[in-house]
Amino acid sequence: MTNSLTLVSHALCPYVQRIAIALAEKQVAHDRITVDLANKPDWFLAISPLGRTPVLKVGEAALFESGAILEFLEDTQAHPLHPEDPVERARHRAWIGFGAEILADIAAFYTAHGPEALDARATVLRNRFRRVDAQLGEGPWFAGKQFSLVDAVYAPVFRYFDTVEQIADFGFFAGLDKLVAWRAELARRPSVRAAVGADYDARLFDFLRNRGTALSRMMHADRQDAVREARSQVGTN
Ligand SMILES: N[C@@H](CCC(=O)N[C@@H](CS)C(=O)NCC(=O)O)C(=O)O
Repeated sequence: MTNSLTLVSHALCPYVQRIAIALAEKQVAHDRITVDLANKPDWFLAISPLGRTPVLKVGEAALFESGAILEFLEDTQAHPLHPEDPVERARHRAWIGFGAEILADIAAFYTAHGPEALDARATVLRNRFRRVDAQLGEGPWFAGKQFSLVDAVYAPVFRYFDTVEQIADFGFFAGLDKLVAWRAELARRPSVRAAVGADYDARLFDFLRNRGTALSRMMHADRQDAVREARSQVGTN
């Protein structure tokens, strides 16, 4: 395949990350352009029918929807990330679908307006992760020794919690030893690490803090506590 590939990205988009991870795992040369989704440029709106990232430009064509883009890369690039066996492949696709549901649940969690809604959303997420944990074997990856698209899809899911855990311990992964080990392996994988910019954590932190949600209020309260603590220490010195 000779067409040049360009991944049109947004700095925080988890759907972009899964494509970036797949491209890296397949060792596919490509360019990357980042857009501001709060201020979408005309050229982006012209190629993205739903106005969303990711878009993969393939020569003159523009592909959208991360699931379709992942399948396109499987169809056209070396180093398969789907299992060969059709039954296993169908199972992987199903868990990829569940990964998209979890991303929607994460958004529902960080956009919850009151503490009760936040609690309810955290419970939904804990239940989701219990179901995923029950699918895991000896690791290190979802399907054992072979890194797959399921890994590419869940790495950006877990990355959210590196930031969320700085706010509070919601116990999302309590008792889920296999899932915790999988998450740690994913965080170390070079393709996963390279899928976001160096400022990802700081950007996500700001994004979550400035939404006016229950989680944002916890973050502001934390900061006020820190300021109070600093002041009281100054007072006692
Ligand atoms: N189902 C889509 C979801 C993509 C998506 O929601 N992208 C978000 C950023 S992570 C977006 O572009 N939002 C802007 C908008 O919807 O206006 C996919 O898998 O590609």
